[in-house]
Amino acid sequence: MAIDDASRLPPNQHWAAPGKWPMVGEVAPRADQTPWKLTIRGLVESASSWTLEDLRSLPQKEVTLDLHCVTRWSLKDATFRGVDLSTLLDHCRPTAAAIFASFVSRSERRHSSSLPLAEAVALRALVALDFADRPLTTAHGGPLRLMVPGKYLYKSVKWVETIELLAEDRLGHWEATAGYHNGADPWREERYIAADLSRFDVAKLLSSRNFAGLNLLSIVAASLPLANLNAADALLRNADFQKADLRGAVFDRANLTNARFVGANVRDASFRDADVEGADFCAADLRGADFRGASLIAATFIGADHARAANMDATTKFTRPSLENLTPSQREFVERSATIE
Ligand SMILES: Nc1nc2c(c(=O)[nH]1)N[C@H]1C(S)=C(S)[C@@H](COP(=O)(O)O)O[C@H]1N2
Ligand SMILES: [Mo]
Repeated sequence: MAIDDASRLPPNQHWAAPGKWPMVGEVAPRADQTPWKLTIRGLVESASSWTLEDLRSLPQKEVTLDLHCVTRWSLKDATFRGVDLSTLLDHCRPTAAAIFASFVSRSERRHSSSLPLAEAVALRALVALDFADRPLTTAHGGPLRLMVPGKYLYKSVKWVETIELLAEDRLGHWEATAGYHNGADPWREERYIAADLSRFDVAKLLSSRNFAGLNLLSIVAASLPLANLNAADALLRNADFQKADLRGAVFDRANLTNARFVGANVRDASFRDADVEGADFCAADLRGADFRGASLIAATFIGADHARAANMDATTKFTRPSLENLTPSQREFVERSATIE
């Protein structure tokens, strides 16, 4: 069967030299003399641990895949052997509340990454012991690393020692601090949370919490810790702020058309004279938020059937003329809950 190499290469990647596997990130695990052990805990019926020998005595699965690093190199036909994550999960029996998995590394900074549990299973994530018929080298994550097909390689945590099952996502190291996209799909180029910026620019943005005046169209800041963010006059159309911590953030005069704030903590944030047309605030905490002068055409504060209502009270402020552009049910909810000046 002829394999068309070009069609195997996701957009804007190139093949690394054959046999050359570059190294990215941490190069060694934490100095720790205790024997290696993998633990699955959190929302499971039975938390379990495996030594390396335990893992080698379980059914071994061999997977050949292409690796895709977010820094644009790809490696063809890498062959790993190890234990299917789903085999280990079957043993622990995740509870119905377990929606996310956080993979934590035995490294100095307790490096981590996370995935929706169902996605990790559907992608057939592997707890890998061997690469190319040899034990994984330490630099590449030996004796034990996660290998997640179909994602940029930063989802494949080296020296994995704990897998914690969670109800809410816990962003990984690069996702929370360096602007790596939490989706990590190489075919959709989900590299960085702001597609037009380098990882260094995004990391700087996140640590400064200063978006003022910037054009960050479609930024993906879901779940990020952004309390007291300054986003005055920023262009944030289509931004994803779902579940983000935005307490005290300033969005005055910002363009937030179609932005999503679902489930976000927006307490005491300021949206004065902002454009929030089509923005979604369902299930957000809006106590103390200030929407005076904002443009609210088609904004949503409560879902159909009155589910997922935003939390607003007399400390949430609106001005009368903005309300005229809400749908009748949205308007009725806002008038009933908030202070209208
Ligand atoms: N513990 C740990 N795992 C990690 C990293 C890291 O810094 N620490 N870097 C990630 C990133 S960004 C990439 S691209 C791959 C690189 O794996 P490699 O060094 O084996 O090529 O590991 C991922 N897993
Ligand atoms: Mo990476």
